[in-house]
Amino acid sequence: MKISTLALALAAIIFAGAFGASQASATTSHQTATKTLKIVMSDPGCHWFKIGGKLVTKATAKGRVRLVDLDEAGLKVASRNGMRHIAVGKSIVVGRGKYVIMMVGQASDDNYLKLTVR
Ligand SMILES: [Cu+2]
Repeated sequence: MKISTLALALAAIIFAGAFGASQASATTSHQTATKTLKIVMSDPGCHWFKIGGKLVTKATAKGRVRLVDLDEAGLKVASRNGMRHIAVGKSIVVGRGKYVIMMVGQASDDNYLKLTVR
């Protein structure tokens, strides 16, 4: 159950990535401020994006995004370029792409957060 959900999530990014590749190369570099996106702990679901005081599982942003791990464990950020980790209280900056964020050792029914950076 856990593995199949993850495989599905990864397949979704890989597909979306192949889809978006031509768009990415056509866009000229444009300076956009880095936005901060907080990932917080809240049950049920375990972790959520907190945007404007609301808890959501999907987010879209332009430019670059700083992901801050305010969860209770490390986070895994999967994209077609591979997997990155964020330790608790730390952050990473991601660029254009599609990402699925999950917590290290999370339960199968916990949230898979989806982030699209354009
Ligand atoms: Cu969590």
